[in-house]
Amino acid sequence: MHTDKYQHHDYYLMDELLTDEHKLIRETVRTWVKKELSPIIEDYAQRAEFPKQLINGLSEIGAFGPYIPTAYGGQGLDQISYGIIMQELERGDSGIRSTASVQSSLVMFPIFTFGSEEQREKYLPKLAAGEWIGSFGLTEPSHGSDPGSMVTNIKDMGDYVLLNGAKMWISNAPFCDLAVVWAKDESNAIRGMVVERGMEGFTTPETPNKWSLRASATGELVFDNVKVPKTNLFPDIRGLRGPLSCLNSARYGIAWGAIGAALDCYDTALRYAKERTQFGKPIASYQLQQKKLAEMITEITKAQMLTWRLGELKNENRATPAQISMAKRNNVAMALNIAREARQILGAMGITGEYAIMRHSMNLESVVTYEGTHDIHLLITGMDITGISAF
Ligand code: TGC
Ligand code: FAD
Repeated sequence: MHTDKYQHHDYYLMDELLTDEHKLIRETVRTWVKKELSPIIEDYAQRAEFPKQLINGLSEIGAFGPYIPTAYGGQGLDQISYGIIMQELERGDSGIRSTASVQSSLVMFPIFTFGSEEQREKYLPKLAAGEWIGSFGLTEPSHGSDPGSMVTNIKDMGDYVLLNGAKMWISNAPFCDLAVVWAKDESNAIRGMVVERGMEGFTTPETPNKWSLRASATGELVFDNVKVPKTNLFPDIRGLRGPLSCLNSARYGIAWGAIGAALDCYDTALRYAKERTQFGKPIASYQLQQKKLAEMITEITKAQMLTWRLGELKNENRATPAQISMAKRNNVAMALNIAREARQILGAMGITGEYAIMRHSMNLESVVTYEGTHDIHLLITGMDITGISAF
């Protein structure tokens, strides 16, 4: 059983930019993480198992669909609230934040934005309540960074479409109740649809042997002549714009989430450096260790400001995909660097499960790859500033 000693860090008084509601949400999620998540997560990560008993609590703290309107079971909150929830969850574990991001941004968001009224009413309240868990199938075995080349396809059969193909590296897949899936129709247009567990020919084998995101279940979505009723297709959206719009929301949440992981590593390293004595003095008294800690809080503070501003723009519906890419790329790289430096401050203790740092570090190796790799986000910025695509 692990005790979570995390203390609040706010070097640039960023709390003054938050509303009372934002702070209350942060306190609620932080308290839940300390009480329910931190004490058990290391064991689940070691066993490579998703702690399903957390699903009810995630729903209760509003982590499923925070910005979806209350009429559909969501919380009707703003984008900064969504970010804060992702930050606090990822301070606990990136895998648990993943489950909440997928459910909110990659399943509820497309159903709310592109779904018919019947689809909204059928799925959203149950997803918000955690009664159903969703997954999002875009990546394929041969098409990751380039999803536009996907080969998963549908054929029009009258009342239904026949879905064939496979999606790979899908968070929540092994236990999902439904999946938002993107596939090409006979005219090569990308269509989105909801595929439900139990539909004949739909299987979700788990991907074993991950060293990263071990407390999150990852798997495949395999479609072998699955009959998907036409009422399950999103009626109007066509093309890559559909799935990429969902990624804008998830990438934004990850930008906040990565700050949470970085804060947790910094907090642990700072406390350890003040308590650990070598050569008769706390290691925090040595300049080399102070350099590491000072650089950590500097980078965290820069990321907090970037992300808060992005949240403001998102609230005003003015955040561009390229701005979101910049924040996702910067913040995940920042968190990975901090995790590596923090681990060194703990010496040998840093490699053990006694502290969360190594788990954060390994988790972030997935976060830097999914939702667009570090390099792809750089190319998105490059394209935005030059007007020239280098893909
Ligand atoms: P391109 O020709 O540039 O664009 C095709 C159409 O899409 C539009 N578009 C966007 N729309 C909304 N948001 C965005 N961010 C958009 N980016 C592009 C674009 O305007 C165009 O629209 P239209 O109407 O003119 O057709 O597309 P491309 O094929 O050259 O690819 C561009 C690229 C490389 C940026 C894109 O494909 C990409 O982002 N690749 C990375 C793939 C990725 O991020 N996959 C993530 C899979 S999901 C996941 O990882 C979940 S992990 C979750 C967890 O566990 O937390
Ligand atoms: P590739 O696209 O093969 O890229 C390999 C390398 O080549 C990367 O370094 C990349 O940056 C580089 N590269 C590619 N193209 C270019 C280029 N044009 N120029 C320069 N460099 C380039 N996907 C989903 O759809 N749903 C999910 O829920 C989901 N969850 C995931 C969970 C985990 C734990 C992981 C690890 C992945 C998940 N993914 C999911 C998949 C993820 O989005 C992809 O792994 C990611 O988009 C990269 O695709 P890829 O792994 O095929 O790498």
